Amino acid sequence: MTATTDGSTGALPPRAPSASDATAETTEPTDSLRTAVLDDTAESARRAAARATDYLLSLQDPAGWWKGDLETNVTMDAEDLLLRQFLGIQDPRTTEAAGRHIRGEQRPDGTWATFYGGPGELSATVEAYVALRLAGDAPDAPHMARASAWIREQGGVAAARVFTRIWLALFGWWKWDDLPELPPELLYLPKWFPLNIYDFGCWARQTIVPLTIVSAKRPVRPAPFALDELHVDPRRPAPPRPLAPATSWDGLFQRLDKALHLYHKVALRKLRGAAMRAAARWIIERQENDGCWGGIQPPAVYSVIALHLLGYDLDHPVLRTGLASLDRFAVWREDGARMIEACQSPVWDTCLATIALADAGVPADHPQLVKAADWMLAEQIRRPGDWSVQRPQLPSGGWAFEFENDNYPDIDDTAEVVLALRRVQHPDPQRGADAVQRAVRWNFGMQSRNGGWGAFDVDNTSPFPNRLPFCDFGEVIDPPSADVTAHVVEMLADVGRAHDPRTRRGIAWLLAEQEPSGAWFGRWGTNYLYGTGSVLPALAAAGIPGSHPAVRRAVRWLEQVQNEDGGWGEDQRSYQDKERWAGRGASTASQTAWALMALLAAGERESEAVRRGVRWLTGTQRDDGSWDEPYFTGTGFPWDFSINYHLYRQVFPLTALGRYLGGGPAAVGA
Ligand code: R01
Repeated sequence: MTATTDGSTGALPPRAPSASDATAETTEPTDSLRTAVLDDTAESARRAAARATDYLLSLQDPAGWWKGDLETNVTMDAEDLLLRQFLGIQDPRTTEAAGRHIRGEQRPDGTWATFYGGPGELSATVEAYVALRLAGDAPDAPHMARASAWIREQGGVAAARVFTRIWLALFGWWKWDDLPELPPELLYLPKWFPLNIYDFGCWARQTIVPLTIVSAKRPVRPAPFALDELHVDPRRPAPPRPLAPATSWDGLFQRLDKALHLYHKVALRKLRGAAMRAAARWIIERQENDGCWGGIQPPAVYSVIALHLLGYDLDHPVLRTGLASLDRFAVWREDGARMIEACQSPVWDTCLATIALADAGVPADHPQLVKAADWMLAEQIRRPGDWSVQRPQLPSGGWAFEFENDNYPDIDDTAEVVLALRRVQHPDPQRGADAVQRAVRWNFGMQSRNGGWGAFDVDNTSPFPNRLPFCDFGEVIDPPSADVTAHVVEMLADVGRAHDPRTRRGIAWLLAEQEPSGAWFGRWGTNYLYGTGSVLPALAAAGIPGSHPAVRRAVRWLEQVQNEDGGWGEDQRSYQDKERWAGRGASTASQTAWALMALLAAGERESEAVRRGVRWLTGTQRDDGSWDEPYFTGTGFPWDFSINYHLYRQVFPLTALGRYLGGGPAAVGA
């Protein structure tokens, strides 16, 4: 690799001849001033990209992967402590470190938010408060009293989400009878029957199956203290909820829940026992090689509790490895605080880092890219999974997001890994080509009926799961989204399948999904900037010209929402109040990059909007080549569960700068 002027080793494409080289002598002064400004921008972009390249290369694990922290909110840490309390495996060092992290996240008004700069959130505040009591904080300490007063103002525990009240019920702080029923007999519903477990998105399915066991067993372990201070009226913790009319959907499901409460009392013991054993089998079959379930913390926690309730000892191999896998979600900080990740993102981070480095002009045969490709190739999943329920004949070939999650490859990771592999020149090209061919076949096979793609499953669009009183938190189905569909279309175009009728149906679905504003909704990233930043590069890859009216509308929207400072930002509030917040918020590195990726794909390289955006990125970069990004720009569930992917601030700006400098997908390739 050649060294650049600032001593870095980031290889970048040769500087493209600019208009000023030929015409500076003869054009109007204003034009030459303009080209000089552009040259200056390109020069700072080159320096910034070189530094960002070096920094990103330095973060790769020797095994070939990248992984940034996946930051969510304190419910993860609180539930980890509650689990330890429930199982009787507390240890003082962990409690102390988790308490330190939770305390550090409290806002001055005594509440906890679920994303940086967000408003206090009741369920997170209740869980964090209880966790701090477990860590020994006294209820009358000022920070605790502020929290409990706020909780009571908001309606107390009774107004918190179902998951929070389940955690409290485990210790008798809430009555099981005052929770929605989740009967294990659910497992017996056939896959064509409404509300069968395959109607739920896989993350909800994996959470619900263990909770059916917990809900049937209704365990109560002795509480180490009372929690009266979290109820508006401790004598009446669960005020009756008004019934909706029987003719409405909500009313119907409320009555179904009442019927299930009656059924809980009379359930046939034999049927119940058999259903719980079937649920346990379902869970154990899905334990991953690393002991975890689905690579995500909530299903793992509930699976451990459920199996423990069925009599599995903590030193049974299933539980021993399950508990060990939970420990691996812990990130220990230098100040002694311990943060729990909801999930780990090595595959996602590695493919995005590979693409970014290739965009920045790192040679396709660079040893670190080859190492990354080797690692990704070894991660391809070659066995059936839950997705096979809908597609029993389809051969496997996807990638999951995490280190070990073979039962749940996702369409998004598969598309991006293919895009990454195609940017690397691997010494064994046949190996890469075979992997790509399997992945393309799998993604084609996972297309939903309407032409779009969901994240994990086909046609996961049932309207019923969201109606269950149990499901009052987050997304519980996995319908096609614009961001995943765009990534698949971009990938299919890249492998030469832009004209396949299935790809065309995907494009038609995308065009129909565009909002009147000109933007696309972002399901797995925040929000319209992510959707639009995913769709325009896909349309460009599929040969849709920048002059297409849909592309023009999107460009106009991006220009309208650009901040004064030249960057782009979009607050999580855009999921609640799109009139006010769509495309609006403090500028962030990743969101500025998404807007730039969209504009560059639309052919706007020479525009003032792009120049100002690039300037924002180069002007906010730190000396070490990184960017700061306290804001959460990732989405687990719109509004309810936001994610700060700690590598987004690095990979997306590098991609945007690289593409600005001309190192886009067309410039390098295998
Ligand atoms: C959760 C929960 O913690 C959680 C954690 C991670 C995800 C879903 C999809 C992908 C893959 C990655 C992570 N891509 C489509 C994303 C690309 C950017 C989802 C949920 C919280 C509450 C419950 C996740 Br209930 C269940 C799980």
